[in-house]
Amino acid sequence: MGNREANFDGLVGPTHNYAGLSWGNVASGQHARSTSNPRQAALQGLDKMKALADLGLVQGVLAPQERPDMATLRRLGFTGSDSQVLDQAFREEPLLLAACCSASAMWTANAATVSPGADTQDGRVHFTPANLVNKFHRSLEHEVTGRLLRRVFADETYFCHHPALPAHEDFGDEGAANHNRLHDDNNRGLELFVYGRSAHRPDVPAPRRYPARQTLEASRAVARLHGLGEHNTVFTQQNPAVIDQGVFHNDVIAVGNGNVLFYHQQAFVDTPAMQDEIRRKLPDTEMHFIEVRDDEVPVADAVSSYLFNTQLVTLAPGHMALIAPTECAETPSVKRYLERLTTMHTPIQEVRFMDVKQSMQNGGGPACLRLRVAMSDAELAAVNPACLLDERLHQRLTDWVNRHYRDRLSPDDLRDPALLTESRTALDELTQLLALGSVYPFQR
Ligand code: SUG
Repeated sequence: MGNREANFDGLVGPTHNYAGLSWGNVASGQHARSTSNPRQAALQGLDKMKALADLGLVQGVLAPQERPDMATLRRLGFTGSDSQVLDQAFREEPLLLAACCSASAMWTANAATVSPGADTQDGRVHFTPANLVNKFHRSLEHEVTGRLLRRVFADETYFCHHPALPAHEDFGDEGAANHNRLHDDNNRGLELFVYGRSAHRPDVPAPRRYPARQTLEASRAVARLHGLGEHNTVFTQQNPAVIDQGVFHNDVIAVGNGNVLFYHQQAFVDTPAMQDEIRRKLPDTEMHFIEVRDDEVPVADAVSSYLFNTQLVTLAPGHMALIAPTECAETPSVKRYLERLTTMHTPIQEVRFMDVKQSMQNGGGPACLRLRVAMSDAELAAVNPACLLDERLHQRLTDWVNRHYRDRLSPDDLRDPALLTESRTALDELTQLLALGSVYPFQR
């Protein structure tokens, strides 16, 4: 049974903007209220998808969400016609308007946690959309995310969908951004859950400045839902000191693939214990733990360059490539490190740089933009084929973006009722391109 990892990237939505909504995410704070370019953002994302497809990898597309989220604005008490709702929200609560306009669903590493059929008790691929409760604008995503995932992975013979965890801080769940899957050559897998704090265990240290978004209790609940067991899971804590330096998700400080875990020296609370447990639970492979030391790349450089928010992809047996943002080539310590990395006799043998600056300025690198779904050939054959990227779909989506997206958007533009109409028109057409049916509230 073949096994292939597909990357499902979030298509950047027409309202991509910089609102500074994510406390603890340094880039989001730094670019708050600057003018964005939604068209360029979407095209950069599409070009990354195309580059990965051209490498022979399976590349999928996940549609953006309906924004502005008019239903939520109305739930919050804004009334009248759509234009009146937008106008009142803009005048009285501009941050709420911005939250309801965020295109943040583009970062599909936070869409869900996915466990491949090879790991789960019933042999199906399991999906749990992340509740993202730590940030209001992101907590609005999970319902439509779940609906979209069901349209892409519809066949219940192969795919099992759970609702998001209860919407409470005790179960703060950020999806695949705090989850990694390692495996041996026979695709025996191990799922590594990385939490930032515990709701119930007072002995677990928490960060002081910035929030830890993922809880141990959430990670454990997802593992239970997915039918994973003690033998194929490891739960480890992210170092609270790096969360306080802007590492708001584990995927800002570590990335794993196959038998490789690439991470910063300061990433975890207890690295040796984690390594032992991984080796013990994956006995039939030689694990490569590639640890980047502080004196090679300080945490601040890792955060600003997104060295670890890279995609580690397998191009051939024993041959992996690191897909890195161009910021890595522009950061001297990281550039030096990456030049050395490919000579270190590990499976990482090449580095490719991608320009995703529009997303980076909101704290989303190449790895944030994709949800990994490892599948057997039969499972892959059951995926909605209209959502798999080939040359033709790339061309059609590029054309769609060029026709519908603006090339500048300032926070003040979010009140513009024309933006709502443009977004709905664009999304309506997109649901046909991706054969999704009616998924958005405005279509129902
Ligand atoms: O949740 N930024 C996102 C970035 C998510 C990155 N994802 C991963 N690391 N997997 C977040 O903080 C900023 C939106 C704004 O400020 O306008 C934002 O939501």
